[in-house]
Amino acid sequence: MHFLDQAKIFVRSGAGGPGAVSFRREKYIEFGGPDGGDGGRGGDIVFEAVPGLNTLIDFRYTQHFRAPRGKGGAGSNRTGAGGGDLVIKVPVGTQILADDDERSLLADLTKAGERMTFLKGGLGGRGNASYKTSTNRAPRQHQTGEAGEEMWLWLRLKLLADVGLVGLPNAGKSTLLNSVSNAAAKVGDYPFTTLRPQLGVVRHKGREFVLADIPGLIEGAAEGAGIGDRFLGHVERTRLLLHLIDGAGDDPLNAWRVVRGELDSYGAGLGDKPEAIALTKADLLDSKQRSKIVKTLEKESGARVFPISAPLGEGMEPLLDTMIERLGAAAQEVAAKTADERSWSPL
Ligand SMILES: Nc1nc2c(ncn2[C@@H]2O[C@H](COP(=O)(O)OP(=O)(O)OP(=O)(O)O)[C@@H](O)[C@H]2O)c(=O)[nH]1
Ligand SMILES: [Mg+2]
Repeated sequence: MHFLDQAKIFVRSGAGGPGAVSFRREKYIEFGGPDGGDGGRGGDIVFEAVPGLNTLIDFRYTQHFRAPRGKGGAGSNRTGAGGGDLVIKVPVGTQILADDDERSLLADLTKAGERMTFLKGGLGGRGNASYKTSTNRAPRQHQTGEAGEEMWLWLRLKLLADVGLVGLPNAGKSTLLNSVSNAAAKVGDYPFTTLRPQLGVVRHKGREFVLADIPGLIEGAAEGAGIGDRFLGHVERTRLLLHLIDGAGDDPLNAWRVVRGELDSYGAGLGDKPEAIALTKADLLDSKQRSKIVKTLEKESGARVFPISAPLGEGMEPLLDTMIERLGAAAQEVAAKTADERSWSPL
């Protein structure tokens, strides 16, 4: 099982090209003088946040990124060509961390299209033409280009979603995501069907928001049980958690407690994040059972509990209404743009 939400990479900006040593030589012109041009600038390392990516998996295969060096200067005062910048495309929500003990945060790319020049390319060296003075008319000095900069760093992805789905395995999280959004998440009648976070865009009553589905949590996830809790990092930045509880499960109340416990142990404010609660698989319960479970859960959580059946589309309307309402301005009004323009993609 592999969650590639972080990756270690090496980056180096391009060195500047060397300056040239050259003298003008032409028929009928004596003592042509120095004409060695400067070297070109080395390429920068640039990070760009692009929509439509939501994994760092590519960085498992490509770990070294070197921007091209500047070209050398040449005779006839020709400056060397600059090395092109190397643009590294990362998903929106990628943080760049130093490879030190604290993993200090160097940059946080949160908007699509955001770009940052991370390492500057080296300056090109001076050619001998630039050393010419009245007393030194035939200089042989020149500079090699300035070296590029290099470092190891960590990329960490925290998906940017408005609402995060949490719950035990098999609670019906992916089923819900598929029924309300354009996602096509894998659904299965066994725990840990979902191994990687998935995003979907939900549209409801002229508004839209991004919903993130993550792997199920079990008791002890904070200590690594099941597949652990590191993917909770993906819901750290959401505004609202949607907690799903399997209505057909053995002990819905305990299910709620276990997940709450894991959210608290994880920290990072997850335990204090606003929570909406839905009781899934309500179609498998008769109305008496249903209202009993809803009542127990409401008493314990102090929140309203929405019974739903995502495959049948039952109970969805009030649940989505609440989410829109609780997201407030964060649930964007759907502008004239089409669904295709708003980029997203399942992993
Ligand atoms: N009858 C009924 N079955 C449901 C409902 N919602 C989900 N299921 C079934 O429950 C099983 C688990 O659903 P998933 O959506 O894969 O559950 P999950 O929470 O994403 O599970 P993990 O990814 O393993 O954590 C599947 O067999 C679904 O078909 C529902 O409302 N009614
Ligand atoms: Mg799932």
